[in-house]
Formats: sequence, C-alpha cells, structure tokens
Amino acid sequence: MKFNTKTIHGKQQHDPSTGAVMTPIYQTSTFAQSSPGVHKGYEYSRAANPTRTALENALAAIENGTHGFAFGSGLAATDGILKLLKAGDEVIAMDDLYGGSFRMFTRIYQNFGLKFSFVDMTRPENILAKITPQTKLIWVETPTNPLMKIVDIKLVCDLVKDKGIMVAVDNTFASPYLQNPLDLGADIVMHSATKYLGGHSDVVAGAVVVKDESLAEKIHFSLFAGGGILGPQDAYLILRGIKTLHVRMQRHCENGMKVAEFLKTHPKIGQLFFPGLIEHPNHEIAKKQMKGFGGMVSFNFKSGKKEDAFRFFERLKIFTLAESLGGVESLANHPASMTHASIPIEIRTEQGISDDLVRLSVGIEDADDLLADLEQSLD
Ligand code: P1T
Repeated sequence: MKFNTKTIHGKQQHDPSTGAVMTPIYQTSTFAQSSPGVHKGYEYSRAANPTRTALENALAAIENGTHGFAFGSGLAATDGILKLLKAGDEVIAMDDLYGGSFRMFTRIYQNFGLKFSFVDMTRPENILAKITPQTKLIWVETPTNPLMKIVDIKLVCDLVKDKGIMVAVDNTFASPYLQNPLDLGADIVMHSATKYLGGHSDVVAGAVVVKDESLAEKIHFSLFAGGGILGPQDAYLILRGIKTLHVRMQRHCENGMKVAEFLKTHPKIGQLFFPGLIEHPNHEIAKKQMKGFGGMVSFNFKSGKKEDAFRFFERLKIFTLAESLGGVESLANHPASMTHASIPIEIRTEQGISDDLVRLSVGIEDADDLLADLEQSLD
C-alpha cells in the first residue's frame, strides 16, 4: 500500500461491533468481563482503548513499524522512551533540539542518574568520540528545532550497529510523509503528534513507533505502567488529522519553499535556515533521506537586533505569534524567549539561537498572502 493510501486505510478496520466507517470515540475507562480475565480484548483504558488502538495502528502503518503507541504529549512520549533506561546509562543527544527535550534530559533524568552528552551529529565522528560502554541511547532530532540541521540517520545507525545502542529519532519536523527513520535503521521513532500528525493546532499528543517485538513490549509497559496515555477524544482527533497528512504536507512543502526563496533575496535577512536551499550545509543529506523539505523556516536579521525581530512579530497579520508548529495556519515563534527559553543563555548563544532568530511554521494558506504578510512586516 502506498503512503497516500496508508494515511487513510493503513492497519484500519471498520468498527467491528457496528460497522461504523470512522472509529468511534470509546469514551469509557473500563470494559465488562464475563468472568475474571474473560473479556473482548479490552480491560481498562490505561492498558488499551479501541480508539487509541486504531490510532496506534495508523501510526505503525505510516511509520513502517509493527507497533505504535499514543502518549498524552510529545514530551510524555520522550519520557516513555527514557524510562527504558536505568541509572548509570548514558545518552548521546543532538546539540540542537526542542527546548523541552533538553529541559527533561538535564533537569529531570540527569537527577535520576542518566548522563547526557550533546553533540553536533551533522559530524558523526562527534558521536563516536562520546561512546562509552555505558552508552545505551542515541537521541537524534532531524530536521532540528529551531536551526534546521539535518542528521544523516542511516549513517548514525550504521555507526552504532552491533554496539547494543538504540537509536531514537524525533521525527516531528519531517512527519512520516517526508521521512521514515525505521527504514533507515532507527530502533524508535517519536513524534510530537501535536504538530503535523494532528495538523490543526487543536490537540496535544505524542507518538512512538517501533518495529521490534521485545522493544514494543517494553514501550507498552512504560506507557501502561507510567500512565502517560492519550485519551480517546484526542486519539480520535489525531487519527482524523493523519487522514489528510499527505495532502497537507504537499502544500506545507510548496509554501515553505516559496517563503524560503522570498526571504533569501530580502535585504534585511541575515542567515536563512531551510534544508531545501542548495546553500544549506546539509542540503544533500536532506535530498537523500527526505521526500521534500517541509514547512519550517528559520532566519535571523542582518542587523542582529532583537528589536528588529520583535517589530517583525508585532506587525504580522496572517502569521500568528505563538508556540507550536505543523498546523494548517502559519505561525511565527521567537525561540530565545518562547520554545527554547529553558535552555541556559550561554548554551543557546553557543548553538546560534540568537535573540534575533525567528522560526516560521509555514501553513497551507495561499502563498501569495503569506509572502505579502512577510513583506509588509519586514518593510
Ligand atoms: O509539545 P509536545 O507535544 O509535548 O511535544 C514536544 C516536542 C517534541 N519534539 C519536538 C521536535 C517539538 O518541536 C516538540 C514541541 N515543540 C513546540 C511546542 C515548539 O513550538 O517547538
């Protein structure tokens, strides 16, 4: 089955009890048993719920995995993965990544005895330099949030193959339409389903997909025993969103490219971060491992002034200044004070998350209107 069919039909069935074409919202916490332990496959909704099962099957289908898991948020999904580790284990993580992931790693799990090193994985030799016998997980994010670096997933997986180290990829920015990390050798793929999977900025959710039976059992245990599940209403919304993922992503990619091309020639723009541009340092890798370049574009100002960024945000009319991304509507974000404020300023500055950095989530509106909005605001 091709991807554009899988988003709608992948591992889906009509509701077995009624024939309902769309999976109903099973708003129930518990399920009747005819004798202790005798039931129709469901006991208690923290363990499994039919609406969540339908979503988890859809997630597995579009990420080419065998098992999907739906968590209450992207961070709950990350948390569910980290719970596979134990004190003394070491994690090598991408240096540029969502601020909330960095905050969880350094302010929660470090206190529980995990050790984290952050390296620029666009140079894979940086990973090799940090591997020790205690290394158990490589945490890749690509494209990265907010600087749009691209990591060669297959190269990283090949590097640690046979070393007993798992590779997890946060695939939020690409979405499964553009890239399938499990096909490139990753063990785990994770999403903030709040973003492109949901697609309408109306739900917070997380996803994990694996292709290995014993890893699936461990993730299910982490979800079930840790309790960070997604409720049935939210599971329904993500399932509904996935059905149009391929159509939305095509337009996100088209509009993202148009916005990047426009910004490239604008005299006030300094650095532009978009993997679809031939000038992007990782463009060739992006071309190799992604089906398109997505709708996320970051840039800073030639002036280097925070005030210029703030004036730009305040004058936007169609782009909304807000956290998050991946919805049908265009958003603008100031990473330094919003999504990445939890990263200490010295690390932020070293990474290049400057005070004049702007991150755009380009939506699926008419591109002419988006370009006109950027132009009037920059002028
Ligand atoms: O917000 P939540 O659903 O918990 O997802 C966390 C998360 C994980 N990974 C990546 C790459 C993300 O971008 C996010 C959430 N990011 C934003 C809210 C943002 O505006 O960047």
